[in-house]
Amino acid sequence: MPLPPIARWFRQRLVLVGLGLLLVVGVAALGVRERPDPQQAAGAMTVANRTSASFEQPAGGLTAAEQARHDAADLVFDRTHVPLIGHAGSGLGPQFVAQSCVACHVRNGRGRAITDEALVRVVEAAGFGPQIQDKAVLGAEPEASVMVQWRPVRRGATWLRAPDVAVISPDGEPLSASMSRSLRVAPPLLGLGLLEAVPKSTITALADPDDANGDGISGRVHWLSDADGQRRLGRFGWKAISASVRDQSADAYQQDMGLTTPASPSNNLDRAGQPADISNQELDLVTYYSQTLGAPRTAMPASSAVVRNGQRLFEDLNCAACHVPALETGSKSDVVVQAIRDQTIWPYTDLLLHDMGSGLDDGVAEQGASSGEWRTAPLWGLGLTQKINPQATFLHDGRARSVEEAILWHGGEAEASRQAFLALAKPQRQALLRWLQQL
Ligand code: HEC
Ligand code: HEC
Ligand SMILES: [Ca+2]
Ligand SMILES: [Ca+2]
Ligand SMILES: [Ca+2]
Repeated sequence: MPLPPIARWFRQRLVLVGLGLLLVVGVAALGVRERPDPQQAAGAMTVANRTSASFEQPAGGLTAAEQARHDAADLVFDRTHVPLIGHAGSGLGPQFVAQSCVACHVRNGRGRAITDEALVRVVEAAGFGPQIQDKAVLGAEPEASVMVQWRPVRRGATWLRAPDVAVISPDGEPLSASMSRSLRVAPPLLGLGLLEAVPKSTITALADPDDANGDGISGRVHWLSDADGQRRLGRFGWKAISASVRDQSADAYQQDMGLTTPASPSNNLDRAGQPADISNQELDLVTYYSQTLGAPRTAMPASSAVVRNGQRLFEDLNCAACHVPALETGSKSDVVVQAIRDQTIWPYTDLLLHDMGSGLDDGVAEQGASSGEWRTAPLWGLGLTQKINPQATFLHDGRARSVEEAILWHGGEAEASRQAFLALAKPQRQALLRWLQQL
């Protein structure tokens, strides 16, 4: 029996409506896959907690067993080291800067710009090695004492400040004024396992050492050369001088606490040929701890006006050319936890070195990085900085008392971005800062 015309009309429309619905659902599904949520800053490893304890939470996405190992590793990170009876220099020291990892990485956030939570790198010619150990165990002498004072610096209409670091040897001799020194605050420990898992090819593809695209920005990879002559990509530290979290941790034991590890079996502080202070097991564990820290979820959803305005300004000012918003981790299976694999993360860094101009050039070159070059600082968790440590400040030496001051110190390759920031009307400047504060 033929359908009445009205029913036929409906049936035809239904087919069209059905097809239309399918199309909408299909596009939405594709859209979801193509546009991961910036609020989930660390992908599966995102931490929902945004209190003053945020950075101390284990990453999201860990299995119960992984979480248990993380908790065990936490104790190693918090461990206060002491001198041991054995050979001279056994255990802590004889010279050191601090007694535990957490003493500088306060609540896993950054340290203050004071000698107990920061350290001083110097040029090799100064005779202190790469770094000054300003404390010593009983019966030994520190390399030197260090004092930080702040000098006002005028930049346009604003007064900023820069550190003057006095270094005085035990016999009272000040380090020659012509010898450069670089104050370094401890950076926050966020998403390090994820940053370690970003494929080398992603990072090399972001580099533009000769500024081929003519935008004034010429980030370059910090290639490190290993003892075995192998070339490794530097990722960690303010100048990307470490290729891995493990290398960075071994250096911290050696240079910051005077503790030898199998990866750094001797130094100018300890007697060589003695058993290492820190076992491979403990070094692995402390490394695991940093690798299994996530990054906080941003305060506001991607759909909010604050986020949409802020992101647009961040792009317009070309901040995103260095602070690359999103990166993808690789799919290699040899990672410490599976949650690290195949994630879209929002660290706002390219992990490359950039010439930041004379204002931030403190005269201390390190390995292949010149004194004016710095690794693009990741910005995830930025808005929680002073919630974690109320006296924490910004940039490698903590000279910037606010996020705005940090932007005003940008120069060199970032000079155009700074100018563009200054040219913004006040409400727009506030809009950008409001967005940065919710990261
Ligand atoms: C004396 C203070 C101090 C102590 C103690 C210390 N650190 Fe650090 N840490 C720093 C500073 C400063 C940096 C940046 C160094 C640089 O720029 O080269 C840093 C960098 C790091 C980084 C790289 C972070 C990044 O985002 O690139 C890791 C990981 C790290 N430390 C782990 C540790 C571990 C693990 C310990 C204990 C074994 C430790 N630190 C002890 C001050 C300290
Ligand atoms: C040429 C690359 C480049 C551009 C462009 C750039 N930055 Fe940066 N940014 C860096 C580097 C490198 C650092 C670390 C400098 C240091 O510590 O001395 C940094 C540090 C920061 C910090 C401090 C982070 C911290 O952990 O202390 C903030 C905030 C920041 N940038 C925001 C911005 C904003 C906003 C813009 C755009 C107006 C911008 N940056 C443009 C490279 C860049
Ligand atoms: Ca030294
Ligand atoms: Ca370029
Ligand atoms: Ca020792």
